[in-house]
Amino acid sequence: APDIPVTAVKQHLTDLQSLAAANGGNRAHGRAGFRASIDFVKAELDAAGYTTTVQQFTYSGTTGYNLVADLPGGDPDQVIMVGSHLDSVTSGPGINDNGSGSAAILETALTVARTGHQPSKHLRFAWWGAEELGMVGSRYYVNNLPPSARSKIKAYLNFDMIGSPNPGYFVYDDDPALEKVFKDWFTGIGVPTEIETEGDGRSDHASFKSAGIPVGGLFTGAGRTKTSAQVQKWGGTATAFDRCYHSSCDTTANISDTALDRNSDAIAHAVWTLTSGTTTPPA
Ligand code: DTR
Ligand code: CA
Ligand code: ZN
Ligand code: ZN
Ligand code: ZN
Repeated sequence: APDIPVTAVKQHLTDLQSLAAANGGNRAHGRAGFRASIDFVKAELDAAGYTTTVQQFTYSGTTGYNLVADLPGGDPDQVIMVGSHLDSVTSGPGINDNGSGSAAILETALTVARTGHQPSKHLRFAWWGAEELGMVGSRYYVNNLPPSARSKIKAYLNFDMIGSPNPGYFVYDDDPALEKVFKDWFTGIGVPTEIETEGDGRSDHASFKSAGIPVGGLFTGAGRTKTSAQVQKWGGTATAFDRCYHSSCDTTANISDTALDRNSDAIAHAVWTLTSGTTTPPA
């Protein structure tokens, strides 16, 4: 897989922060900043040749949106999905939570198109609405998938908080094969990982998992404190992985470039690996 330049990912974070600043200071469900974020990501993907769909839903009396982007081509009976929630909490711009995941998968999608990569499986990306209210957008998407379409999704990869300023390197432990794709990549760059246990049921992979779809993903930590053993392993400080979790200080300054870069490259590796060949994951 090509290297994802962290500078390109950070540019998307700057753009998202500008959108929040221009729309009341956040990108929350039902607010102008969220709709502006959807429009921004959609425009980039349309320009890159993706087939985009904005799926509308209502929650607590306000309209929400999911953005789904399909790369034309690939085996329609074998869909690999990659997703991140694009909404923030109301307290701030939500740059690590979850601009980081949204920007990383956006740059991965743009890199696929830019390099003319033609994966053998069908590749679909999604930016979810209303995750902060309880994974509302992703649940709406899964619940409205016809069963025939649901069985074609061979894997769903979730990226929610992958640039925490005091990062840990956590790999979802839900599907062993998908977990191995990520663990092997991190081993290859000499970075130890731990299994992600904090988040079962706490992000957008939950609905896919409950529908029987294999899920995987990466996480760099939220409000919990990094232990001294983890400091030994990863560096940083024995404080919160993200001290600005759900706070107004979750800005572009609240990002570890190293973590964002490593995770962006891990995402690209997983996308290239899982969409190649004829079986998932490749035998
Ligand atoms: N609920 C997510 C943050 C979160 C907390 N634990 C995990 C584990 C895996 C992914 C995400 C999370 C949010 O605030 O968006
Ligand atoms: Ca990189
Ligand atoms: Zn959150
Ligand atoms: Zn999140
Ligand atoms: Zn898990």
